[in-house]
Amino acid sequence: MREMTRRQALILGAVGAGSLVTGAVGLSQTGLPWDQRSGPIPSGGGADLLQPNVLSSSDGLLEVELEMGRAEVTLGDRTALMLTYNGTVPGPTLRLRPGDTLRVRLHNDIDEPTNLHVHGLHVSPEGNGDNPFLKIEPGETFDYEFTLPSDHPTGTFWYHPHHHGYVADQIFAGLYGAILVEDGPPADGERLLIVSDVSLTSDGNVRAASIRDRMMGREGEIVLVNGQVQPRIAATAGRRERWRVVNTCVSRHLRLDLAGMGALLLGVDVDRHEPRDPGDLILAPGNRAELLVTADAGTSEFRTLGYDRGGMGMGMMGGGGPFGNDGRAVVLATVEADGSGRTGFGDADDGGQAGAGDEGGAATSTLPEQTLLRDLRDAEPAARRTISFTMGMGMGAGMTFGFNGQEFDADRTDQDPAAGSVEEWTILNTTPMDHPFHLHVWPMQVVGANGSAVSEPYWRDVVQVPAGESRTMRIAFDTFTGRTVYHCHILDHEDAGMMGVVEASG
Ligand SMILES: [Cu+2]
Repeated sequence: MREMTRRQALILGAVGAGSLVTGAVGLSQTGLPWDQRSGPIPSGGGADLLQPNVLSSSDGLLEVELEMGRAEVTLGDRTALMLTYNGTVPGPTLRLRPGDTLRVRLHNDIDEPTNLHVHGLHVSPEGNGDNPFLKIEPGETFDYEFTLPSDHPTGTFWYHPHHHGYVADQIFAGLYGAILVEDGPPADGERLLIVSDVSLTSDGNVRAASIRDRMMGREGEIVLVNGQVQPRIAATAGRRERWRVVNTCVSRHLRLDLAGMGALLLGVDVDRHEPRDPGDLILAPGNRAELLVTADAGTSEFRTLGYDRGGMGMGMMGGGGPFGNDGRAVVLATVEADGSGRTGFGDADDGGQAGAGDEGGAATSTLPEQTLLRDLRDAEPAARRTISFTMGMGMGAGMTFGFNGQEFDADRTDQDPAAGSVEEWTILNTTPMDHPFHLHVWPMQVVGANGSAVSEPYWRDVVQVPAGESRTMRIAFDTFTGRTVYHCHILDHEDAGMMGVVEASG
């Protein structure tokens, strides 16, 4: 105990001095700039919300090239040098149907290793599939192929780099894009809102993370929607829209303030239910929400409210203040709704197709009937496992992050379910911070919280586990065999070792 106190004091001293410290959570090993000083926050919001370029499959196939490289992008009244797919932040939206094959030729033109993860897709983790162990070196090109089962859940997913040690830096710098899986063409009045955050130096580079950022999980000073600073959403009062909100932030939790927007929640991640009051809607990093929104006439702010995701339990490192997890409210966009017939979608003729009185529509037609998402509560689990988020003091002045006291080791298999079996995993968080738990490939049905059954189970691929709590999930290891990972979706924690390996075999 005395030893830990001394190490804690070392960390706090080092953070306070801003000096270089080696340890379990070291400084950037990437080619990104080392400057940790912030430049001015861009202003100049209010431009109309843009939609990323959409690339759609046809005849069961989507072939795309993703060129990763540095590019200048405009953020409000500032120019930033960010990392991009095909020159834009976010990258293009990939639109697929269940059963489709997605081929991605990935060119790595950044100066550090990378790879590609298709977050939430139920696809093979092996070979050139959704394989987090691949390493695409600078200058290399790699051909990915992902084949979706014919009963793949519909909904909103996303892609981003997943090379251990570089994930947070690369996403923070701009590498993310959406994947939509739908049975048909885009619905009228559909909007994608990709929320991200970034910090810039005075010369427009992405600000490097501090040690404190890496321990707390960095939160960018600039919050973007589709790469824009506080854009304007031009809507028609009383006209229903369908919003897909994606939280691609490295650590920031979104607590969506939907007042004045007549919002109904269709579901989070692959979960779907009858449209309902969204209540206190918190999206952890990686989560997506689909909403029906019917704005009132006038101008309203679409905000994220403050959210305290805990601290290090060490006094000055806790909660709010200058330590990154500021939990402040942020205006994401302004919604301007009028009754003049303008739709905001460039076609005034479609204004009457989804009026306020249309209670059915998109909501009921998207309720899925996938065997993958069957109720698993009746299954007899082949195994019950307990997996704990752990944070400790490292050998140097850094902290260690892991599960069950072990840091990530790509060569070690931590969980070994039999392919086709159903397992029950209880995820324990005895740390003083919230950690969102993400499992690749297989969706999780949350059936319990803090030792009690939940009244209504729900599906997630990222499950928020608040400090001091537990969540119990049922997982059907269906369809695929192979090795993949589970990890904390505060991506600074993942890069620091809060990740484990699961291999489904047999
Ligand atoms: Cu974490």
